[in-house]
This record gives sequence, structure tokens and C-alpha cells, in this order.
Amino acid sequence: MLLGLDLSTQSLSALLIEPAAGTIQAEVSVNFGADLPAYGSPSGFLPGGTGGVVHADPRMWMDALDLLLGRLAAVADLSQVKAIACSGQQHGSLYFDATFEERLGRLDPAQALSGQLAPALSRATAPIWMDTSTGVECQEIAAALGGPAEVCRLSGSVAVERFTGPQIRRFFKTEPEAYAKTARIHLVSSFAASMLAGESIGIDYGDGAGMNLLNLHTLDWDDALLQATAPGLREKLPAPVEPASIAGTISPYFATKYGFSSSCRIVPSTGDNPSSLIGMGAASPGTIVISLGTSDTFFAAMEKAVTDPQGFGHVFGNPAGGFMSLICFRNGSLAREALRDELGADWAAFDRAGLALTSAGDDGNRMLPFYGPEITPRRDFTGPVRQGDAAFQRGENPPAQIRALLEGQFLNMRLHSQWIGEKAALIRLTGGASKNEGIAQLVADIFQTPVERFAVANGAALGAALRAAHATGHALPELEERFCKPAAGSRLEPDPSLAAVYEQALTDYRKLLNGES
Ligand code: XUL
Repeated sequence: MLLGLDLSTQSLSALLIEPAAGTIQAEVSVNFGADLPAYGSPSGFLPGGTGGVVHADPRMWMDALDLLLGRLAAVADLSQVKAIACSGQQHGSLYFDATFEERLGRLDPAQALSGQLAPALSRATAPIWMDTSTGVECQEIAAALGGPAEVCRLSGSVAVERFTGPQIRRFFKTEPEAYAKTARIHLVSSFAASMLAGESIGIDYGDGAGMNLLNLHTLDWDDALLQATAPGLREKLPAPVEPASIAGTISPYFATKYGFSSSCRIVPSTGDNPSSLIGMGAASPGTIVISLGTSDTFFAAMEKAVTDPQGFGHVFGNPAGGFMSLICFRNGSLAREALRDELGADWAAFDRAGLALTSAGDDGNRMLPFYGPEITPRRDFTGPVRQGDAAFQRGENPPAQIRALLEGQFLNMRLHSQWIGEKAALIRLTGGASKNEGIAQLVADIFQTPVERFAVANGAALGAALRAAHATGHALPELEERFCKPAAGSRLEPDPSLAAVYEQALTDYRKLLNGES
């Protein structure tokens, strides 16, 4: 059996697979808010941060790992696990002093992880991906490199607030002594693997590319980016590692405590988006994944590592080799829920029958679908911008508002993914709103590409389990064939008669966004 773990914002989950049979043997999870209330983090982070600060308590993640493996050992024979791979929320970082490696190497199974590792924290809390406090640091890094375009050319992304490099720079500037005491910096994902291995495990090219520090051309930390970020940084970072490899063997702590075999292998971790790419069966170019959540994300394996000239999209390493694109849209369900509440509507109004009250393109009623600041495009919207007939502009006619919002969201996604330059053969849609037939058909029509929905809820944990299987000799295409199946009857074909309507809508949308109409 192979084990995949996903350390996400709100929970830590485990998925155990039997690769030859193509079966999921066990699935357990720990919810940080419900299961570890002592950390006062109902949504997985410490509430009340100011100036854009969003941090989490790393001890919560340590306790969660003990709790999760205890639960898993109660339902599965962990001595049968050949290898473990982890996935983690991207960009979050942990800071440890010089005692960390030694502590990792002599973990006592009679005690909890947190009591043994927390004393090595040189920064009590960990900034996570929701943190937006580093605007100044992003500007400083870009300026040191001669402009945002150079940061993007080297690292695959312009300097971004939530990315780890700007976060490290802010720590160095605000707490220079604690930074100087820091001997090891980990990402959430590489930290999870390091606990399991009892030694520091490297950072893979998938998650490493979310730091503004990894040079995508050399796949090593970039000296100019390191220098622009903070002094002495190379020594503090674990080396970048090839994702499909064996990084270590399980620490005796876990073998003794939870019954793992002492030969169980640890595979390098990756970020949750690269891991989902594998879990959604999209490791090779040609399949796009669109995940509809609080924020919407768009990602796909890439033929070539091209970067977004506008600087909104990102390029990460693909754990299966090569690269992947990732584009985040902050106003996902956030905006869908805001409009639903504004209209006093329910989700049925967003489904097939509700959408059938208006027609595709809705005679030119258009909306920039942003209820708050957006990152793609990066702009401080304060509410949706409407263009169309007078009643529509006043916010009347609920069916027209709903269609315009949804069309706006996916036209915006189509527009801002054009830099990738590849036409996909298939879209795999996941996340809460993907169950909605009306939304799924709209995606197929706007992209003029077939859409499939997925049965597996946790694509990131499945991706981790598949990566563990891949790194221990199972062929990825066969694993995808067995595990990455669409839900029965979930495929929707695009309506070709709408291609021209949405070409025109895309032109109109671009003009509205650029203030040209
Ligand atoms: C990606 C990002 C988020 C986190 C969520 O850039 O910030 O998708 O990975 O877990």
C-alpha cells in the first residue's frame, strides 16, 4: 500500500491506496478547528492578524500528524505501507534554529512531536498563503532584480505577497535577530516529509517554484533572488529535489508508535496544486483542471515553460516532470455567494433551469465579476462592474445578473489563461460548484472544450498517494487509468453553435476590463 497525506489550510488528511487493485483502502482526516480547538484556529489559522498578516501555529500541524496517524493505525495495518508522499498548502513557511536537525533525529515515541520539535522554532508562527502583508518586500525584490519581468523570467512568477521569498524578507527585516538564529526554513510540505523522515528533506520543484527563489532554468536556488531576499539564505534552505525520487526512510518514531515498517520510504513532498494535478489525472499536457472553491484555480501541465507577460499566472514544476501553469482567481465562490445573497436567490437559480431563463451571451449584458480585490487581474475592485441595458445596470433581473456573473468569471479565466498558448482537449472540473450542471455546461461552452467532473473529493491527497506509488516504480499512466476516473455520466460536450457568441463576448469582456467601452 502507498500513503498520501495532504496538509491543507483547514485539515490534514490521509489516503491509503492499493495500486495494483486500484482501490482506496482508507481515508481519515483531522480538522484543525474541530479536532484541535486549543489552537484557537477554527479555519486553520490564527484569527485577528492586522495589516494582511495571516499566520498559523506550527504546533497544531505537529499535533495533527500524531492524531491523524493514530486514527489511521486504528483502521489499517501500516506495516504494509511501502512509501509515503505528502502534499501541503503552498507558500507557508516554518523557521527553526540550529537544534532542529538533532531534535528530528532523536524523536522519542513516548512523547508527542510538538513537545519535542516546538522548542526549535525560531519563529513562533508560520505565515501562510493567505498572508498579504509583504507588498513592500515584493517591490524591493523586484527593484533589486531590475523589475518584475526579470523576477518572473527567473522564478516563473512576479514577486507575490503570499510567496515565501517576500515572507522571508519581511521576517528578516522585522525580526533580524530571530532571522539570524534561524538555521533551517521549510515549506509546509517539506516540513511534513521531514517529520516523517526524521531529517530535513529537500523542497521539490513544484512547491519550490512558489517561493520566488527557485530558478526555473537551473532548478536550483537563484543567487540574485536569494540576495534580493535576505542574507545567508542558501544555507538555511534545504536543497531543491527531483519530485519523483526517494528522499529518505521513515523515522523510528513513526515505526514504533504507529506500526510502519522500518523500510517505509519517504518521497519528497509537493504543493497541493501540483499534487492535485497528479490526482486529477492531468500530469500530461492537454487536460486543464479548473477547481471551483472559495477562490477558483486553473492549472495544467505545460509543454514548454512560458511565463505570463502580465504577471498574474504562475509556473511551477510538474511533479511528473516538466512544468505546470497555475492561475488563481480570488473572486470564486466568494463572488457567487455574494451575488446569491444580494439577490436572495438559491443555488437552483445558478443551475441549468435557472440559466435557461436567459440565453448565452444574454444580448450583451456583461459583468466584471469581482466583489472585492482580485489577483487575476490584480486590481482593487469594490464591487461588480455592469454593462448592458438600464435594468441590468441597476442590478435588476436576477437571471441576467447570474448569467452575467458566471459568464464573466469564465470569460475572465479564458482571457487570463491565453498566455499558456495551448488548446486543451479536456477540462476536469472539481470543487464544490463543479456538481452544478448549469455551471459545468457554461464552462464547456465558453472554453469550447468537453468537461468531466470528478468523484474523488481530495485530489491533493490522492495525488500524493499516486506520487508515492510512482516514485516506487508504478507507471503513472496506469495509476491514472485506475484511480483518476470521472464520475459516471459526468461528461458534458460543448455546444459548437455558441463558439461565435463567446468569441464576441470575450472581445466585449476584454474591452470592458480595459475601460475601452
Ligand atoms: C496557490 C495558493 C493556494 C494554496 C492553497 O498559489 O496560494 O492554492 O496552495 O492551499
